[in-house]
Amino acid sequence: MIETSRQLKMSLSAFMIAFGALLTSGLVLGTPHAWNQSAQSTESTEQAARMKWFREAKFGLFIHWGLYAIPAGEWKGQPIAGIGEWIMNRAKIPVKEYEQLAAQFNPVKFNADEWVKLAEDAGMKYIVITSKHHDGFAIYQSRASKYNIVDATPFKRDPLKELAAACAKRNLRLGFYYSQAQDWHESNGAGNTWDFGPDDQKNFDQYLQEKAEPQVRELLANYGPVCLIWFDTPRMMTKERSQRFIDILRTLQPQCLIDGRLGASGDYRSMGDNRIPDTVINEDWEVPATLNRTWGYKKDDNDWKSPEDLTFKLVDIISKGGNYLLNVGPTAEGIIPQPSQDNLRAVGRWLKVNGEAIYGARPTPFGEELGQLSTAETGKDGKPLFKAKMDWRCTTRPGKLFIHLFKWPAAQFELPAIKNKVKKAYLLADPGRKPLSVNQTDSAISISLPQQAPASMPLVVSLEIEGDTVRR
Ligand code: FHN
Repeated sequence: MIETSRQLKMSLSAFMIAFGALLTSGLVLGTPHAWNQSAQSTESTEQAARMKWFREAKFGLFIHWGLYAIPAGEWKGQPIAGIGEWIMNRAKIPVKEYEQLAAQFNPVKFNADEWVKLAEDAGMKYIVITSKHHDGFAIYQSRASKYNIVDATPFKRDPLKELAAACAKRNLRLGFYYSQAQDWHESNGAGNTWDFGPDDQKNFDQYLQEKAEPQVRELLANYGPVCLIWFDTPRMMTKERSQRFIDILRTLQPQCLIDGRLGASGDYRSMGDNRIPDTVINEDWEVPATLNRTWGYKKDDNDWKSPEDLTFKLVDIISKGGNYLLNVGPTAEGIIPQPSQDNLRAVGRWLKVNGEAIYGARPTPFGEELGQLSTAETGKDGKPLFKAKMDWRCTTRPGKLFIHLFKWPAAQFELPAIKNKVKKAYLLADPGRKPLSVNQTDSAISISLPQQAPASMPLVVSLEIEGDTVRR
């Protein structure tokens, strides 16, 4: 991938604008490993091997599931504002009351194979599920804490075991979200100030050593190959504390990736929730995102993103070099809400036809189609606003360019010039791969398209070019 210094400046400035707020709020995004050509030489072969599947997979399913699915956004008859899995914190529910939910947790409709099949139908290649969220409840059998689904609920089954088996059967990778710092159930965990007082007066290392570290060891020892551990909200996570987790991972499963929210260097950068950067970022990164507004199930949240919006976001992210980790929040019975299923399957149908332009694809060599910094308008921080364009996006593979058209250009599409000769162009949706007529000059590439917009968008034009790398 060739990047001009102007593009690089745009990328950097847009990145700083988009993520400055998160950085100042203390959210550690991890130190990423760059995979672009200039940085490839500095990447160890060990790191490249570890990252290989992640760079290929591109699209994953996030699952937030725990006791919070029972109140589903309502406590004692009152709706509680905010994301569903934060209800214990938002309503300041005492541990003694909240933990009684465990006796009611009996998700008899949970079917691991159906969940994994949904991910497969959606075209997703990996699954990341909350093994323990901030409420401290483990949805797997843990010897380190009795506050877990097998020991504390009538359900008694271990969903992670069942998911690991279903993933192995369907050839998807499985990773675990683990809230390493916040644990509102524990007197020494971070976050529960309503029961246990201020965090700075807690014996945080005792909590880490007695619960979080042993539980991460269990996750790595008992469920087969774990593709990644997704740490989150690294409050009080010093370098030394983070290093203890890195050592556990590198000892027990050296191939397992560490996300960007541990508190020290991870294997890739985690962007803010639902935050898609404005421009290309030449590193490994991932955007965790919601299908509605919440992560954990909330019965009143029906603000579903449309399949068209989700497809645009998927393409947008891949064209900027990232991975998309898209969340579902199953109910307390173990059902993934129907609109989530429908919308994900719609994306999957598009991917069945156009997957070649997504899996393992590299970012755009252009950049001008993404938008530009405004010369007139500034954001709240006083910095220039990024004005996004949404007509088309580009992804690449060696010897190929894929143009994703979100706005039908009617008859003719103009692509900025490249030096490589275009050998052939066709629509990925055309099984016959009938060649489209192309006129390539020094200043542009013009591709002839049907007058009529197709019924389903985006349509992807595949261009076969001479040479593996796009030269501009
Ligand atoms: O506090 C969590 C939140 O509940 C959710 O798990 C998200 C997912 O990225 N992470 C934290 C907020 O960024």
